Amino acid sequence: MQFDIVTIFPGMFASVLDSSILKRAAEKGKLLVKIHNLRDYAEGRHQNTDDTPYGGGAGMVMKVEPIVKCLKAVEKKKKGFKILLTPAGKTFDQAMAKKLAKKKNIILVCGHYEGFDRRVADYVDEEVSIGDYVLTGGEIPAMAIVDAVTRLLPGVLGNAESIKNESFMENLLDYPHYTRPAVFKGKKVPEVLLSGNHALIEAWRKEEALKLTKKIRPDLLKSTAKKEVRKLEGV
Ligand code: 9D3
Repeated sequence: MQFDIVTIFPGMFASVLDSSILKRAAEKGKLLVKIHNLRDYAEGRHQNTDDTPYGGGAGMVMKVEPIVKCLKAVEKKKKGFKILLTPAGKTFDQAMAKKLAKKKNIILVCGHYEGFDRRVADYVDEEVSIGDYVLTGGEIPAMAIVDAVTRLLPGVLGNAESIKNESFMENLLDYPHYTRPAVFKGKKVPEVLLSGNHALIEAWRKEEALKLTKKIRPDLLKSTAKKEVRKLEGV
């Protein structure tokens, strides 16, 4: 899979791409990330990529021409599914990660300031946010998407990492995990995990996952229920 990333901060990506699983994915030839400096496509003495907003108000707006020029140059080499990172986009989730993992080429456009000139939207396939909080730009969201999608590519995770969740766990929080020591400052590992009874352990994990989900993320239970209804109704 190839990602092309358009950004005014090309230096932000190196350490993330040079670490652990992403680095290994690149070494195995499963991942190629190309960083494009948007400033290289901007005109004028200062090569500005932003300008003041029509209609007034605070903050700056990302200009349309440099982005369109850069996308044209990138797609001259390789066409891709173009994603604009913006707080006003559709929320990225695991379902979207799975869809994106089926694509061969993805182009991520990162913004800054108060947002993009609205006309940029006409040159991309999707507008995506990573959640309802305000960041300073689209670079960290772009890295989150590269990370979440890359680990789904066949052959990227090793056996130890890719242990498949049981189907019942798909839309639940993870069950609680323990490792040595069996007692830490008086806190014991649940007896059942030391029992060697795998059916009992599985039942316990399922129950604990449900309890945790109900307590911390009841919204997940609701969406799982909705999914079940959709399945029953065949839509
Ligand atoms: C009050 C208007 N602000 C929107 C909430 C303007 C604004 C703030 C911060 C516009 C852009 C940004 C920078 N953020 C992103 O570019 C961004 C982002 C985010 O802030 N949160 C979650 N996902 C994303 S994707 C890109």
